[in-house]
Amino acid sequence: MTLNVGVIGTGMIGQDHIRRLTQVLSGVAVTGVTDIDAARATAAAPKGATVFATPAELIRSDKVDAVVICSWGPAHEEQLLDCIAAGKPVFCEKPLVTSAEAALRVIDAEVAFGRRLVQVGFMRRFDADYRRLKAVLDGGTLGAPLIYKSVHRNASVPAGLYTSDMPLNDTLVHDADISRWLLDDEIAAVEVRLPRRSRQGGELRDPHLVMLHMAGGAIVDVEISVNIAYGYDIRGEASCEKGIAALPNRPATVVTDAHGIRQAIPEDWRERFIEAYDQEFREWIVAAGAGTATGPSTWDGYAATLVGDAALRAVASGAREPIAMRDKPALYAAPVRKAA
Ligand code: NAD
Ligand code: ISE
Repeated sequence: MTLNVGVIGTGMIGQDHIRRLTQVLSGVAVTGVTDIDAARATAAAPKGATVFATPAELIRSDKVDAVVICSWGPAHEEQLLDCIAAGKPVFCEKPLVTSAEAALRVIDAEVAFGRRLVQVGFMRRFDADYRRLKAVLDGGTLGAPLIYKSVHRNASVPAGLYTSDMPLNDTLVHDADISRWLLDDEIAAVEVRLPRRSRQGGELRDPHLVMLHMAGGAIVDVEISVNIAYGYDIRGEASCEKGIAALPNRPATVVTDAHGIRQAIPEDWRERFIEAYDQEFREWIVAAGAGTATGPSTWDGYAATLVGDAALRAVASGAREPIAMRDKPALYAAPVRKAA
């Protein structure tokens, strides 16, 4: 059976996901698209897909079984709540939402619905290198993880659109989520230090050094640099009681010429995580076809949003900012129930 998908937001990642849903993956068709920029939606629409005037019309349409949200973070809450009200499985790009209050409203709606519908786009959990790293840590041969170093470097970000809060409430969410997942622990407090500003990004506050204090005592140190110029560079290394486990340098062709010997660096997230996004959607299509969601949940989106909020508070206060989570609803602990 084919899963008919509607895509909201046809910008950079919306177009990339439409490409993988139409050209790479099977069992799925893109039957609807929408964007506040109607011309962009029309240009991105695959043959035969309907261009809807609004997200609400797309979500309610009989032509759409499940929804992929690729609009800007502040638009996610309303679109997620509409999907839940319509009982449709939804893949939502990160961040889930941009405030803890909004995350709680989405949690409440999904819990009231009674079945998981939302998967959040934390694609690192689907990356083969991260999965191997987690298997080593979970295997226990290295003892308890004590320190995790997470390096998150972007070559550049869109000037004007990407503002000084975004390294912490848009980019850091990936490091927060992967740390919770790898270390199987919640984040209890956040500290932020600001090194001298990079001139690459003009007035943008960049880079950031963030410390995530895990509830069990491990510490994660995160470098967020969003104008590092040379490429998209993602690294991770766990120091454990009896050894270290690290992500490999990505295998790449080695070029030898008159300038020396070198390996190419991915330009951006599209290239570095191409297989992870494919796998993320393979698993989403199976779950959405069964009327539900697996993978990173609304709860995981909420946890990452709290970290972004606390990190922004930590910039203002200069202090270690604690994080208080509400009690975890059973919906996010129990094995996923299939739709009746
Ligand atoms: P973009 O600006 O290129 O595209 C966003 C699109 O959404 C634009 O075309 C815009 O017109 C449209 N849009 C905004 N608000 C809308 C609304 N209310 N209704 C309909 N359309 C709306 O941005 P992008 O880089 O594609 O990012 C989109 C989302 O994906 C963001 O949440 C971003 O954080 C996330 N993202 C995730 C990854 C990842 O690695 N998982 C990578 C890039 C972007
Ligand atoms: C972007 O939205 C992403 O999610 C990328 O994975 C991240 O590296 C980048 O910093 C964000 O802007």
